Parts: sequence; C-alpha cells; structure tokens
Amino acid sequence: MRILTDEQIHFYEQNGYVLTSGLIEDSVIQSGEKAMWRLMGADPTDKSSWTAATLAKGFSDPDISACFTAKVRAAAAQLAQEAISNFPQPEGSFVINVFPQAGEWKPQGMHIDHAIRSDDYSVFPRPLRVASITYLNDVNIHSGGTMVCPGSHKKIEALAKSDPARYEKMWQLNEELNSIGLGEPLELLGNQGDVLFYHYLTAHSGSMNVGNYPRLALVHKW
Ligand SMILES: O=C(O)CCC(=O)C(=O)O
Repeated sequence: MRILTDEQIHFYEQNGYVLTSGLIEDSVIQSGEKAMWRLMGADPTDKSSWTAATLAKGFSDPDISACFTAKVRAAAAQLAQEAISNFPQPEGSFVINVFPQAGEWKPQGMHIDHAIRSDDYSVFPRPLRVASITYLNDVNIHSGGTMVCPGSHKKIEALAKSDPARYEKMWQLNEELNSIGLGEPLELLGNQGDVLFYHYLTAHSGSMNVGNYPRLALVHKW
C-alpha cells in the first residue's frame, strides 16, 4: 500500500522528516485523545487536574493502539523501505504530554534518538527504522511543538562516516552534535491527527509549552 506521495518521500529524504495529515480518521484520533485524558486521570476542562510540565510514560490501551492505523503503519513502512508486515499495530505507546508552564518559551536540547550511553546502540545498521510522533490534539505556536533541524540527518550521517571508530555508537555521535552546524531548528505546528515521521539521525527536540492547553502526543519509534 503506497500512502505517501513521491513528493512526501522526496521531502523526507531531503529534510529528514515529513509531517503528514489524513492517516487517522477523526473519530479514531478523538477517541485516542479522550483515552489519554482518562489514562492520565485528568480532566481537559479542569486545570487543577493537570500534571507537572511534562508527562513522559508508556500506556497500553485499545483506543491508543487504534491510532496506529493501517495507513500510519504503511507510511512508516514506505519511509523505512520495508514491508508493512514488519510494522504491526503496537498495543499502546510511549507518550510525551507537555503541559503549560510559566516562563519564556524555549526549545529543549537538540538530540538524536537511541543515544543513552548505557543503551549502547550502534549507529550502523540503523537501530530504529523511523520515528513517529502522533499528535492527539492541535499543536499551536509555542505550545510544546516538536523542533527539527531540516537536513541534519545528512550532516550527522556524514559525521558518523568521517570516523567510524570514533562515532561507532549513537551516544558518541550525539555528544558531537554541537560541533557541526545543524542549521536553524524549525518549530512544527500541526493539527489533531497529524503524524510526524523523522529519520533516526535527524536532530530534534521538544519545546516548552507556554500556551494554555496541553500538547498530547504518542511517540513511537519503529
Ligand atoms: O515531544 C516531542 O515533541 C519531541 C520528542 C523527542 O524529542 C523524542 O522523542 O526524542
């Protein structure tokens, strides 16, 4: 099943990410958002029930699982250049929910995934095929949006290949990110049900939410 257009695939290859719409039916993503509030034991209309700045945690739930539709998995498979049968529907997801916070908006630290030193992931072959972030609600300006450095995957791959012994591990590469010009980070805004896919070597980060509503998202690394 070809879900993404040639233009979207080309954009991903050039920029290291692609933000997609229309892969999840409205009713499915709305049920996903509702389930998230239920799982958090919080009420969208009652701020006193909201949690600290960020909630990062795994949840297993059928309404969360349902957000990983056949179209989402087909898009992931297309970007990873693998068969869709290698992308089964997960039973749940890790979530990163960014709640409103006082202060001046700023991005969090730019990084690549799978770079925790004790995990010891190698750079090659790729330790993950493609990363995805599914937005359970709209992402407005300075309200916890994902930041990406367009094209950084190419620069980071070139760095890794420049000295394979020095940059054998993801954590070694991650420590050197600031030594190369990653380019200006871009704050991605979007709508409920949009799915961001990014390459495993794309530099990215979360950002503070200084808006008035939480940013709720499923963060799944395939
Ligand atoms: O929460 C986000 O938007 C970014 C998540 C992130 O940086 C990560 O999963 O590594």
